[in-house]
Amino acid sequence: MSKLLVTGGAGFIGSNFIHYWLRTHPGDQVVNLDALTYAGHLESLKDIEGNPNYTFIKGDITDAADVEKAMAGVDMVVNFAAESHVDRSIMDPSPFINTNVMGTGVLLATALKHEVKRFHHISTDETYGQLGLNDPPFTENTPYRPRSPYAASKAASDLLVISYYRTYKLPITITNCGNNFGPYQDPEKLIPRFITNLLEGQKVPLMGQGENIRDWIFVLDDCSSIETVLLHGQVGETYCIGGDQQRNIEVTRKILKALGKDESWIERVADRLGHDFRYALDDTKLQNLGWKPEFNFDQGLDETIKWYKENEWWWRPLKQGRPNVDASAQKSYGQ
Ligand code: NAD
Ligand code: TDX
Repeated sequence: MSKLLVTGGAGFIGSNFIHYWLRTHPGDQVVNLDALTYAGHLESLKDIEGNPNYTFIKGDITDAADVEKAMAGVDMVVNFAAESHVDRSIMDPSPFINTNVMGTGVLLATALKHEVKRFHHISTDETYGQLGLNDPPFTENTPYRPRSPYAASKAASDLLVISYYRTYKLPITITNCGNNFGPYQDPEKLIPRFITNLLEGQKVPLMGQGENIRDWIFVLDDCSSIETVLLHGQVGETYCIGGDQQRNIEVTRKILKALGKDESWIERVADRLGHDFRYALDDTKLQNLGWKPEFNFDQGLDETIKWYKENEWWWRPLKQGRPNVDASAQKSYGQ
């Protein structure tokens, strides 16, 4: 029996992970430390509120006292807490530097003091930069070349995590994952934004030419890959988690088709500043630990569309009164 501290557990991947872990490890205890920013939704955890093995603590990972309280008796830390939306980082990088870098620093110092058995840090493919159409996928050995403030803040946090292993021997692992999608994803991100816009009778804002490529993974497959690394990963190592590559225009067409809409529902909007062209990940190292994804992109998309159709109670309040993040309004140097 283990006690896990999950940070950012009221967010998209964190809430899916808590559900997943309590289902697959029913004897374990899970503590969820989350500041409940605009991206934290306790509604995502409504069904487990009464579970005696689950505790929620409202607190900030940049606050040493909050983290100290949450870390008591913890065996493993899984750090999901972050500012996660690239467009918001283009509008204002400061919360990204604060939470992603400073917050990870506080977690690491506290984890070392408490001598936790594992500190697992959730990272992203965006730390590696962007790929051209014919470049080979990123591997764990690809140098970090982050381009957005979000990606740079994640890269900085990863380097801090690695430094705690090299300097203090804190038993860390890291996963660098592609674009997750599935239930409980905030409607600011591409797939849930497009599904919910169409369900509300609004057009879908496709940036630029729609030619950008992302490496998509259904969130439950990400959860099982994190579990694999927690149970079988080697301390001090990074693992890339790959999925299915799709162009944004292809993703858009699949969503339109599934919801019975034609391409007149696409609204072409200005491109994201510094928009990364393509991400792709080689996950051979992870597959060598025995992990395999269960969902391909189309299966995951069917599940996701079904979930958003059936769970309007969850996403409708999130869209009401919230201004769209329009990073295209942000000017670049000299403009
Ligand atoms: P999310 O934005 O949905 O959730 C983030 C959660 O962290 C929210 O519940 C928020 O309230 C909480 N949080 C933010 N600042 C905090 C702070 N200072 N203290 C405590 N809690 C705080 O994010 P997500 O999409 O679930 O991503 C989770 C992690 O996975 C992030 O580290 C992100 O960088 C990484 N990641 C995400 C994806 C993806 O496609 N979503 C892909 C690769 C990696
Ligand atoms: O309205 C939109 N229109 C659009 O064309 C949105 C929200 C996005 N896009 C494009 C931009 C990207 O090419 O779709 C692609 C996906 O965009 P996002 O959903 O914002 O994700 P991305 O920027 O790729 O980053 C995601 O994956 C990696 C997560 O938000 C990060 O947290 C993760 O690290």
